[in-house]
Amino acid sequence: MRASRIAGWGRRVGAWAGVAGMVTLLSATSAQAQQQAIDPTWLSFDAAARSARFQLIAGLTGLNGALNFNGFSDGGLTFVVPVGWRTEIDFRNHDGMLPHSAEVIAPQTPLPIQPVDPAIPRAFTLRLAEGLISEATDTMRFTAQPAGDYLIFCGVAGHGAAGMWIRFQVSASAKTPALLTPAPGKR
Ligand SMILES: [Cu+2]
Repeated sequence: MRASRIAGWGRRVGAWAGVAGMVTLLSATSAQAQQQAIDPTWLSFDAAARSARFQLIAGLTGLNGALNFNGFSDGGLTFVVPVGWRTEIDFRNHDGMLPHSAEVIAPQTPLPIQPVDPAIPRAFTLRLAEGLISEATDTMRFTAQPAGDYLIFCGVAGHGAAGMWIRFQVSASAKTPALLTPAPGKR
């Protein structure tokens, strides 16, 4: 008698675990549909010194199999810097599994499947092709010029082409740096 009550309880626990699993699945789906929010701490700047600093975080979330920067892939985030500003991009690999790297490249179709020459001198991390391991960091320092549209692209084989890139704009009209996301439905 006692044994069967325990067995019954066990089934009930099993049913609840199943419901909990469904709830987890649903919330994961709706979280994926929501757009990643921009964290204001990612960008800082000194207008008088004309210098900008951006925290670039590889694999911040699970989006796109962690092939993302700051939770954005496929150009979903744009880092804008006024032309001529001193720019520092602090790269960190938050991905516990895969190595990643980053470089500023010219927009191109199709996207390369391995590293290419950076479009701006010194605008690339160490170990472009192999990638920096989990929690490794590197800092790129360069002057944002010439004005134009660029990509911040992961150089590890296949990553950038699979969507691990965001946009970088060196702007002749912007007065201050900014992080922008495109209007819904636009890229
Ligand atoms: Cu990568």
